[in-house]
Amino acid sequence: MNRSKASRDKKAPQSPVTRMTRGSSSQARPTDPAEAQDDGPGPHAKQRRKQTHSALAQDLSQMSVSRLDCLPTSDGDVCRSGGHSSGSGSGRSSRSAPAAKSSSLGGLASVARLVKLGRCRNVVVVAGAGISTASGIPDFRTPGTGLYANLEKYNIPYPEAIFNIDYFSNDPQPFFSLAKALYPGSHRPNYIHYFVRMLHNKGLLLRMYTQNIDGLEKLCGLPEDKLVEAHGSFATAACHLCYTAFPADEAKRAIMNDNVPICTFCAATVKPDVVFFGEDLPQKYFLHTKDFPKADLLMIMGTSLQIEPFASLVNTVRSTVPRLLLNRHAVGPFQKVPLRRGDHMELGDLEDTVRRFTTMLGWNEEIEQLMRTQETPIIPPLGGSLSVSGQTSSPSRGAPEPPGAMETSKSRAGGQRAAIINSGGEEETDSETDSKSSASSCQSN
Ligand code: CNA
Repeated sequence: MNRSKASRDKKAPQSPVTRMTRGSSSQARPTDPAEAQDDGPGPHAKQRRKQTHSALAQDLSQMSVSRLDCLPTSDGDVCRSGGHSSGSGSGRSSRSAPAAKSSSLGGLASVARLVKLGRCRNVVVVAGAGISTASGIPDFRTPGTGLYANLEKYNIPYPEAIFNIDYFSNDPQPFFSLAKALYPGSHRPNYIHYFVRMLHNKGLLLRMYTQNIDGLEKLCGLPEDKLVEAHGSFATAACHLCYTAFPADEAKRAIMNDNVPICTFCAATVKPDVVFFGEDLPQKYFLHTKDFPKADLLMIMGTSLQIEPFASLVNTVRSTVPRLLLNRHAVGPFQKVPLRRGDHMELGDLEDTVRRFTTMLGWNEEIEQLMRTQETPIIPPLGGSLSVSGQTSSPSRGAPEPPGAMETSKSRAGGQRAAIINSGGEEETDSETDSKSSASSCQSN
């Protein structure tokens, strides 16, 4: 993939969207188009909508509603009935609350019922780091275990600095140190990834939008065209300054050996194509403009919905479309009480929840079988070693690398040859990149 900004801009049908934290991003947040998009796109929309609306209305009316005044949020705080956000002092009194829909009392079952009835054939999945914690990869924000709680060793002024492009530009070492731990290769997809794969196998997945950079979605066999890695991946690399492509395997080798990969074209630091705060999201991200209005079920899993513009995607499905949040905490629009009609959440451990969901759907055996199949030994390339799934540092629940998911990183056409300098000797300035990926890389050197 050509990383030059010029070529990216030329192709871009929309203005580039930059990744930012929610706190700094109000201008990047799309207004909630849910209502506006109610009419749906395309000439068949009206007819389809009529059918779907009446059917959904019937099903939604049967969905259970429970009373919850306080919902846990990602801050460990609560949000209040009446829509006060956490921390708003005056809203904390206990009002006799409007009903809030709870997850555990039927939401999951209701959505499972819709799926079983064939009402959800264009499922969009929105995911974050929480889907990979069962594979042994820490998320960002979970207190205690999240990466942000464990960054002392990187000597950075504030947690987000590690993914800040300007900070990287001046000092890439903190990110490279973290990258060594995050590089794909030592973790396996878990049951949650295979659940999404099963959605695809059943022909129900319109697209998965992931913020994750671990490549586990592809490792479980989700086809490239079903996946949008909105925050990029390690599968490709480029100069952060001039965007000249750089062989991903050479970048990985350098970083793993505490060296700095250097662009031979401009001598700036090369960076894996993970999207940093302040960088544009990949072109593929713009598929959302077509996908979300088409969705008939939105599943949001394992994300704090703190990073824009990604977080606001969840507001771009039609207002009648059921949204199911599976997470430890209420996040984003699910912090407001009462929830939007058709919104459901199931709070708790994600893998447990997904297992309950698939049991309701009658898919559990099939998923287990799929995971077992993926444990088939991989025939290695000439000179390679036999790789058997499951043999990694990931927790027992992780599944192994599927056949065909082996490292495919190759030098891209037009890419510069690697120039690697010892980290002790060099300081580089500037950075940037974009994202995308091919196969997840696991090849170590
Ligand atoms: P986050 O802000 O750390 O939020 C994760 C969410 O998942 C939180 O709300 C957690 O409560 C929840 N969660 C974590 N584990 C579980 C579990 N077992 N069961 C239920 N819920 C759970 O991470 P986001 O994804 O929202 O933030 C986006 C960032 C994180 C992206 O830019 C990623 O690049 C970045 N990230 C990715 C990875 C990865 O690729 N695996 C790891 C760490 C960070």
